[in-house]
Amino acid sequence: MSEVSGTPSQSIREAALAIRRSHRLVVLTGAGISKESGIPTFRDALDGLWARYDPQQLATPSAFRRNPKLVWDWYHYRRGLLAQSQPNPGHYAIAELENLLPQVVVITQNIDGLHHKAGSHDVIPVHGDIQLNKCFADCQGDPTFIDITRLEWDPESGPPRCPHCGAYVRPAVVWFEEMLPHAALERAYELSATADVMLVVGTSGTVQPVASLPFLAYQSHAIVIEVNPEPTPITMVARWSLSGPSGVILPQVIAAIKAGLSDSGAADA
Ligand code: BV8
Repeated sequence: MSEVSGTPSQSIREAALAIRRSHRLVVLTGAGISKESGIPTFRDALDGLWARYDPQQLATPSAFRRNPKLVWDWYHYRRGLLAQSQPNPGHYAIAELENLLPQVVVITQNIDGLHHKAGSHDVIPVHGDIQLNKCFADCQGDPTFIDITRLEWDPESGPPRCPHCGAYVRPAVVWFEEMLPHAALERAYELSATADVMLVVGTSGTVQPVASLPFLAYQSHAIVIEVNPEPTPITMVARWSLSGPSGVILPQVIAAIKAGLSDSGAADA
């Protein structure tokens, strides 16, 4: 049943109670949480110029080697979209959880930085940050970040060159067929294995190794709660699958947590 009726449903109230009682909450997010900020998800057909490309064919080192300008221009287009985007109520609801619970960590697959912008403090961007760039050769060590605002180049020619070694500069994101940053992934595994509640928001659960984290949490006896308009492979391990847009559902969860807190406060009084 869709939860967008406006009043928190029974499942939202039950899920909110489980979250309110958590001591180690992990929130795992995907592209769906940024959709209501105007950023298309990977599942969405890309629009206009990019409609004929499959993101999974563009977000790879081989695509960049084959056509650095095409891939660089795609990220330039996405950076432009992001420049017009703001966090939505879903991002702010997750940031609000930090004021209500003892421990909240956000593991995000998104590279848009919107969790930070919304006020979340402990965010693990396991697939990197679209606003950062690095040397394709990581010539000064992994990663060799490059500040492109200090470089001069002809954008029509594609990406700038690394000032140290002359290799192409690329977005500092994790492409398909690339390993995730070791420290970030290790911490994500550790948090998923020790969480008592995992809130999974806006992910199709198709990209590894992050897609395995809800199952790791479930096998470690965490309560898994999913927020997504559609069912996903994660639905089968979710105690509650709250169907609807996260920008509508998550504020209802926060309201139910706060109502519960004031009730229990009254009870304690
Ligand atoms: C790795 C950064 C080891 C870049 C991303 C064969 C060869 C090589 C590799 C593989 C292979 N087979 C499998 C693999 C592994 C591969 C993989 O998983 N492939 C899949 C596609 C089969 N993974 C990797 O390559 C990873 N590295 O495994 O290293 C290795 C090394 C060498 C060789 C083999 C293995 C690296 C993966 C990271 C790729 N980088 N992003 C960029 O963004 O440009 S992934 C990118 O796509 C996103 O970060 C995200 O992770 C993923 C998209 O997933 P979602 O976030 O879930 O978004 P999606 O669009 O799918 O779904 C949106 C959801 O939101 C939907 O469910 C929808 O219903 C919901 N929704 C919609 N509206 C709303 C909503 N929800 C809430 N509210 C709404 N309003």
